[in-house]
Amino acid sequence: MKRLVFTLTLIGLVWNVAAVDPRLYYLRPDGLQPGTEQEIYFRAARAKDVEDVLFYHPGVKVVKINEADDNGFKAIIKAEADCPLGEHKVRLRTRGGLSELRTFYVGPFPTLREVAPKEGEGPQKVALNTTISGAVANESVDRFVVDVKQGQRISVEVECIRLGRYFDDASVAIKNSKGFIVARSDDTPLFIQDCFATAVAKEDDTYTVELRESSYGRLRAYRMHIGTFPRPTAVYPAGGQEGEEVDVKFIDKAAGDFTQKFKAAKPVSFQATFGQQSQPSFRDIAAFPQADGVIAPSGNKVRVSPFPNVLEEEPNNSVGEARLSDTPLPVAFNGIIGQPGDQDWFRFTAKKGQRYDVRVYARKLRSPIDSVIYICNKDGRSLASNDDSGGPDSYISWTVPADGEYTLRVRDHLNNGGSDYTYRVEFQPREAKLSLYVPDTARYNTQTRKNVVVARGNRFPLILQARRTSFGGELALSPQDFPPGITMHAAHMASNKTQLTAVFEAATDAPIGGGLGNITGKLVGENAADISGGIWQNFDLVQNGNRGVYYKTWVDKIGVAVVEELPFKIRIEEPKAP
Ligand SMILES: [Ca+2]
Ligand SMILES: [Ca+2]
Ligand SMILES: [Ca+2]
Ligand SMILES: [Ca+2]
Repeated sequence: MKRLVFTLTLIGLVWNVAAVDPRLYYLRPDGLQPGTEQEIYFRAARAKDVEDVLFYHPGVKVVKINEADDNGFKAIIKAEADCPLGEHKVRLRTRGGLSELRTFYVGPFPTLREVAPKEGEGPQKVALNTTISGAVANESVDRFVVDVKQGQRISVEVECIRLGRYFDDASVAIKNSKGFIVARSDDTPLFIQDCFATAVAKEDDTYTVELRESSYGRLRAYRMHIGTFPRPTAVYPAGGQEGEEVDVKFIDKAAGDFTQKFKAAKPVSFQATFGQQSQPSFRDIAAFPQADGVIAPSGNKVRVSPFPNVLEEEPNNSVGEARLSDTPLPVAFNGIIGQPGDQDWFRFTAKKGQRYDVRVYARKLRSPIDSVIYICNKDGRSLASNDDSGGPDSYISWTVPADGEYTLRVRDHLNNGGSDYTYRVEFQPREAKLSLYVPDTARYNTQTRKNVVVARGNRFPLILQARRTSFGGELALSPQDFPPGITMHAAHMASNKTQLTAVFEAATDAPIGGGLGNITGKLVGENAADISGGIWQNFDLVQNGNRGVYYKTWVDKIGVAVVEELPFKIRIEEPKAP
């Protein structure tokens, strides 16, 4: 195999390569509404020569970049009317490089800046269905008042840790005019450290929403939605088959369950969706609940897969009560551990030698259940069981021992249960999967050197790592949607290797430019199966040292840019074989 060695030839001063990339600290406001244009301030450094704002998802675009100074710039950003709600990702491109990735939200309501009340003034009054963008000072509480009619819904939802910037822990309460707490929450299975509170108003009243840090510290940035939107804690079934329209039931403890249609569109990055607990089970797929024409700011996460749904039929609390599914494997079994002590049994047939990844999607979808599953013979004797191999979610790699009937048993680890303890167990045929990523260059640093940034007439090396599942063999890597003037040099990744360094070269006359591209890997060799995959990159946005990653996001593209000439050159040497 060809081995490449890189040499850095410095001309003149020692130059810090990273120094030319711009920095992006935050967006203010850090969200906008579909069908609107908004002036957004990008707090940034080394971005005076900003040329482009790169969005990872469709539906958002730059209309105009206004004048920049040393601290950042303003730009008019437009979200199309059909722009997906939820988290979006962004980077800056300057003539010198690419910034880190930051996130912002597209939400259903107009955004209002928090106004601190003056001495002697009451709290800021807001209209229902408003998003407030603000921050809470140390030992302080942010208060807002809102008029609500009897029988009307009042819901509050907070994006704080989900803004992907700080390890800040929000806590929220709704009080009536007599000071009684109507609803409150701190952490929720649905939103991790973020919270929501929701109730149906018992009387016409002016309600106060109080937001603070959980232990009276500060919240450095938040988005808080106050409105009449529904806030179910779960959706059932929590997924559907690609392309199908599914009738789903939202489990809404405050105002009663309701059903809605959910169209299970095929995920764009499908092969990455099998993931581990730490990965999302889909790419931004959620069913957004809606009531009386008002949509909730956050969806309930769902899983879209190639398998048909099988729904539990209670009573199914023992092997004898397990009903035989007439849908052959592979399927997705769906149920709810409806009350403490509930367990659910499913019966199915399988063929000798079939190999399945039996994977639970529950906590991954923000269900409170801590699943335990058992694959049993037709009489209920356990053949395999698992509690936590996929995080709190269970996972079993199972090879069917003989043709015949089998049963699946699902329960909660502590025998807890409730109306929103939804789960989904997929029998996924074992198949080859491939994705690529750029490994972290340092501990607790998820952003540095994750892009391809090549100076004109120069070269840029980047380490690429492959995740292979259930196959071996040599991989050929190739660039996709790269800007003109960049060439990629990479040997094949040998079957016994998971990493290689690719070198990117920009022509001396390559236009300064860039965007979001991809790098794909493909299995090569005689009679090679058709296995390929592209970039699937995590960004660990909120981490707390060695205590772990609290909020991360994933993208399926890589930033690529041709930048201005550098005062040094990277030379590639091919060592002669001894
Ligand atoms: Ca909290
Ligand atoms: Ca059940
Ligand atoms: Ca049951
Ligand atoms: Ca478990």
